[in-house]
Amino acid sequence: MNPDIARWIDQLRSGDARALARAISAVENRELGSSDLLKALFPHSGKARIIGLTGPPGAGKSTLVDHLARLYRKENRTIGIIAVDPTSPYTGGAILGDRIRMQEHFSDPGIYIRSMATRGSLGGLARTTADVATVLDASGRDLVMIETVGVGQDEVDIVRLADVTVVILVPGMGDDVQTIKAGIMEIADIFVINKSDHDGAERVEREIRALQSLAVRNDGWTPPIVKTVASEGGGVKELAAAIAEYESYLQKENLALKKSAENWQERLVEMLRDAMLEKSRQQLGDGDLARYAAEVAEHKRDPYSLVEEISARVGKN
Ligand SMILES: Nc1nc2c(ncn2[C@@H]2O[C@H](COP(=O)(O)OP(=O)(O)O)[C@@H](O)[C@H]2O)c(=O)[nH]1
Ligand SMILES: [Mg+2]
Repeated sequence: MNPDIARWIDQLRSGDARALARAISAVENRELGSSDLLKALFPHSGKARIIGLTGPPGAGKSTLVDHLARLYRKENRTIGIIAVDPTSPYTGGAILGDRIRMQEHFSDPGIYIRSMATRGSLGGLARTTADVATVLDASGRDLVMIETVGVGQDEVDIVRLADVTVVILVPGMGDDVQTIKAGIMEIADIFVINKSDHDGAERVEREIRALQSLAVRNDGWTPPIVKTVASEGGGVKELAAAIAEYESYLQKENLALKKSAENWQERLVEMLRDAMLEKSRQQLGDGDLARYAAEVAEHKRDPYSLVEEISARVGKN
């Protein structure tokens, strides 16, 4: 292994926050050498528990993560937090709020918080988030919490890497539960109804139960519904207990490895797709794609043979 990388890894594994930050940036920006870094880090990963938390903007995700982090710190567990929020770029909005709210943790080296840029992220967002989680995991953090906004395909892809996925809903979402049901029924291991101090928590609960009765999970787990008032820390202990219970269920049923293998199957396909696409791009010179596109548009060439030709050339290298 490259001695620089070996030293770098020693530093970040010994708890050096700057070495960790530098590694995360390198991975996030796909800097030269970052794939060597990831290769060397991977054997150290796989020990952290990865918890994904997703839900609509303003649902109280950051507040919950904050409380969970505090609770886990009391148990002396070290934590990495990744906040993925496409609605708030680095400079504004919720992320800045998150940073201020979570400021108190910054003096605690047991918590490392990273907000991720999402727009213009090189490679897929899910891929980058997964790689950043691997870095945190390999650095020796016991727990990695990933906060993502919304419940769309991006979130489904992101939470795929989590061992435990918590979907956070709030009262007064009206038909939204219906709208996002396809996504959430598939990914939620635990439901949280936050802002249970507001009217309508029971209604959301009934809606979730109704949807649950329609969907059968193949692992036999029935996702519990935990009511919280995150702003006051209410229900946080119960949420932590639900997370622990799901973890032991996975262990007991020997499902952890199976779940992980399923996730890796998806991720490998994605990584292969990226790699193949990158190779195809290298085959094409600057401007070639635009020229080909024009030719296809003018019906001078057919796109089927064109793609076959290009991919055949990729195979030869
Ligand atoms: N009334 C009430 N407000 C809450 C609760 N949880 C969070 N909030 C507030 O909701 C706002 C959004 O919370 P935040 O954690 O930033 O939501 P996020 O966008 O999902 O991360 C903040 O002003 C919180 O103080 C709750 O349980 N009840
Ligand atoms: Mg937030």
